[in-house]
Amino acid sequence: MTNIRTDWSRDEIAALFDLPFTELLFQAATVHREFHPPEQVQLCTLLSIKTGGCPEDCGYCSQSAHYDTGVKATKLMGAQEVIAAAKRAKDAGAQRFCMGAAWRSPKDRDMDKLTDMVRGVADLGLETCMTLGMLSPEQVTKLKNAGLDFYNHNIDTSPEYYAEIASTRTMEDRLETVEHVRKGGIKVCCGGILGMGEAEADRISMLVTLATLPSHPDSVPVNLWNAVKGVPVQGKSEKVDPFALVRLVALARILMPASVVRLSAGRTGMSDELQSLCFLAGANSIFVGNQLLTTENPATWKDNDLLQRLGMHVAPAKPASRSAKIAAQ
Ligand code: SAM
Ligand code: DTB
Ligand code: SF4
Repeated sequence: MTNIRTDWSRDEIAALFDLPFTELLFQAATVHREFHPPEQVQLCTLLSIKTGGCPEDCGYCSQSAHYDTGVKATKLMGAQEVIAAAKRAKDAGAQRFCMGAAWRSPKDRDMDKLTDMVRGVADLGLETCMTLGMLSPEQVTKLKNAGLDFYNHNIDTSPEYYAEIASTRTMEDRLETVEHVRKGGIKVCCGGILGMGEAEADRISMLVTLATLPSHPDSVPVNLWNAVKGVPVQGKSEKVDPFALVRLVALARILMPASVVRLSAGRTGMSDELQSLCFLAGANSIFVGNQLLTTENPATWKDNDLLQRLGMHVAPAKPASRSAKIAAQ
């Protein structure tokens, strides 16, 4: 049985990344089936519950108020509207619902609305995830008590490259929120983005950072930068070699065997064959629906067609929460 380790060395990780492609994939696929049913993929739907106008200057993001990207700022949606969208996502086949807000951090006055959303979405029997920016330990406790399963807060890139992509927040800030989430008992969803002009060493360093946290993130989103016009990353971004993406997914799988590895943004530019290699390498979740937060995702029919042709099964739904069962009686 493969051990779950958080003591990986940078050299060990770099050596894995450099294995011959077929060997790396074999190792990753072997670890994958030890920890997960290899034919299963979890389907997540994203909803932007508060779009644009964000005070942070993340150089990749369409929602930052620092750049002219054409994204219109909106107010926080009402809880009932969000729950109705989650119901539609569930009816369309999703097992997990992720709510994202373009904030540096939530305001305390928003917390009641946010906890109503969590309760309502959990009652539908969906796994819940939120991504709202930095959280204090008190805010973590409120979300945890409402039943939030996961909190997404990405490190985005390597510690060395971070200052090149954002100046209003630091890697230390990001890691602090991740720690609050972990200590508060919410599962951590933490990953990053490829294709922002980072070097191969940065990509490896990002995985070193994730795989040597006190415990692995329960969920690791691997995003390819979804091109946005008008942001600084536009001038830095380079196409990611498809095999480098597969290697990164395989590496994430070997380093963090029990975590869900999510093939997240950037799938519109990926061929069916590339996505299947990512599944073989250990990716076991995707976002479905025609839109992510503000950028495009593959059409639903395309994803259904791909999963059907590959004979992949969707992961079982999470059992409905206790309050939903009582309501149904
Ligand atoms: N404001 C919150 C925050 O930054 O944590 C939550 C929303 S933010 C959109 C969530 C994550 O989406 C970011 O940390 C980043 O990793 C990813 N992301 C944002 N824009 C992206 C893009 N254009 N392409 C790929 N990933 C992106
Ligand atoms: C993550 O790592 N990827 C998802 C989720 N977390 C929130 C979102 C990617 C956002 C892509 C950019 C957009 O659509 O605005
Ligand atoms: Fe704001 Fe999040 Fe976008 Fe950064 S990534 S600008 S914090 S919405």
